[in-house]
Amino acid sequence: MAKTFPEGFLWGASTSAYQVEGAATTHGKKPSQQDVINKDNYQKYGFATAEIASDHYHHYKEDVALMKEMGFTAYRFSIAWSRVFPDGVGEVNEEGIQFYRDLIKELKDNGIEPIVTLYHYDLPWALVEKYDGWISRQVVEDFKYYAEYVINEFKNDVRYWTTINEQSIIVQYIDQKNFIPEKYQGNDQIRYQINHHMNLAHAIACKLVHELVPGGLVGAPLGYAPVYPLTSQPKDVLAMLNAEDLRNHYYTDIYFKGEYTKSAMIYLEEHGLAPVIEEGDMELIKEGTSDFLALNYYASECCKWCEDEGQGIRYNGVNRSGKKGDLSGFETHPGFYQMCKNPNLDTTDWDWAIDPTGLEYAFRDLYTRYGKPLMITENGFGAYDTLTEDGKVHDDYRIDYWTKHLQALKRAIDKGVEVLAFCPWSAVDLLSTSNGVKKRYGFVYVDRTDDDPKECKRIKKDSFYWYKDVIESNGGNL
Ligand code: BGP
Repeated sequence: MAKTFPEGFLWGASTSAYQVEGAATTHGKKPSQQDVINKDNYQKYGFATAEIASDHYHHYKEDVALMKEMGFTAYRFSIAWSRVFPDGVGEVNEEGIQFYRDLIKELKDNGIEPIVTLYHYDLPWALVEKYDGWISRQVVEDFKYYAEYVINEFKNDVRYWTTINEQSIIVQYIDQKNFIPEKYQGNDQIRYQINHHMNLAHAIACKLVHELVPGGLVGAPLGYAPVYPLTSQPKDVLAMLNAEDLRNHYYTDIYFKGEYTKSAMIYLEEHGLAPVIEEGDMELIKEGTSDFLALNYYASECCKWCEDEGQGIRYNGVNRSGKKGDLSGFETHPGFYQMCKNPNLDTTDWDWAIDPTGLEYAFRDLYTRYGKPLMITENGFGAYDTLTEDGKVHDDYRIDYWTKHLQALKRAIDKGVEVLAFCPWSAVDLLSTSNGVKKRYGFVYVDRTDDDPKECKRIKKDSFYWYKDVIESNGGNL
C-alpha cells in the first residue's frame, strides 16, 4: 500500500460566507435569512451575530496567506447570494461580485484551487419577504438566475462546484438553517417541500456547470452520518435500514439515480409529509447528474426500533449549552425508527459522537453504492479553545480527531475508494451555526468573543503546524 495519499489529492479546508465574512449589511450587501436568524440567536442565547463574524471580508488576503503557509491546494467556501444580488434577483451588486473576483484571484495566485459552494443556508431575506423563500417554487427560478450569473462569471477560474449545502441537515434542523414564517411553524410537510425545491435547484446547478464550465465538476455537499443499529436485534437492524433510507439515501439516490428512495417516500406519503411533485420535476432531477459527492462528516448516528404507540413524530434536538448530555431529544418516527445515543462512542461537549471508523464505513458504503468519487468538504472538532498567555492554542484534542479521521480516510482509499479532497471545517475560527463563536473549529484562532469582536486577530493554533506537516508529507506522516 502507498504510504501517502494519491498524487494530486487536494488538501485544504472549508468555511461558509455568513459564518466567516462579516460585512453582512455593508458594501452593498443586504441581509440573508441567516443574518436574521443569527440576530435572534444573539437575543435568545447571546451568540455572536453574523455582522462581523470573523471579518474575513477585510482579512481575506491574510487568511489566504495563512492557507498558503499551511500548504493548501484547495479552499472550499461559499458565495453569499445576498452579496451578489442583494434583492435575490435583479441588479447585481458590483462591489459584492468584485469581492469574490478578488478572493478567487488571490487563491489562484497562491496555487489554491477554489471549491465553490453556491448556497450555504443564506437565502436573501428579500426572497423570504417576497414569497416565504424556499417554501415557494418561485425560488427555483430565482436560484437559477443567481447560479447562472455566478457560474458564468467564474467558469474559467473555478473547476469544482458544490451546490446546496446539507439538504439533509436543513430537513432535520429546519428552524436553524432556514427561516420559517410563523404561519408554517409546526408544519412538517414543508421540510420535504423545501427539500424538493432544493433538489430542483441542485439539478439546475449541475446542468449549468456541465453546460458552461469547461471540464467543470459538480456535486452536492451533503451532511452525512451513517446510522448504526443499537443492537443486533433484527428489529433494530430494520430500524437502521429505515433510518438510512429516510436520512441518507433519500438525498443520495436523488443525486445519483434521480429518484426518491421508495421506502422513505412511502413512509412520507403515509404520514402526509411527502412533497408535491409537479410534472417534469423528476425528469429535470434526472438530467442534473452529479460528478461526485462531497461529504460533511462529523459523526455517526445510532438508532433502535420504535413501536408506533401514537406518540407522534419528532425531529432532532440540539445542545445549546456545550455541556455533554444536554441534547434536547432524539428524532423519532414511530413504527419506523428512533435515534438514540451510541453507548460505544465518546462525544464532543455538544454531544456529537466521535467516530473515525464511521467515516471509513460511509466512504466504503457510498462508493460501493454509487461508484462516484467522494470528497470531504467538512470534518472537524467543535471545542472551547484556550488562548494561553503567551499567545498559543494547544488544541491537541483536535489534532487527535483529525489524525484518526485521516487515517480512516486513507484506509478507505486503500480499499479502492476514489477520494478527491480533504477540506475539513474550518480554515479559520468562525461563527457556529448553532452555538456562537465560543465553539471553535479552525486551524487559526480568531481573537474575538460572542460579545466582543475585538480586532479579530489571527493566531496559529498547534493544529496549524500539525496540518502543515501532514500536507507537506502528502499524508505520509500520519
Ligand atoms: C455543518 C455546516 C457548517 C458548520 C458545521 C458545524 O452542518 O455545514 O456550516 O457550521 O456543521 O456545525 P455547528 O456550527 O453547528 O457546530
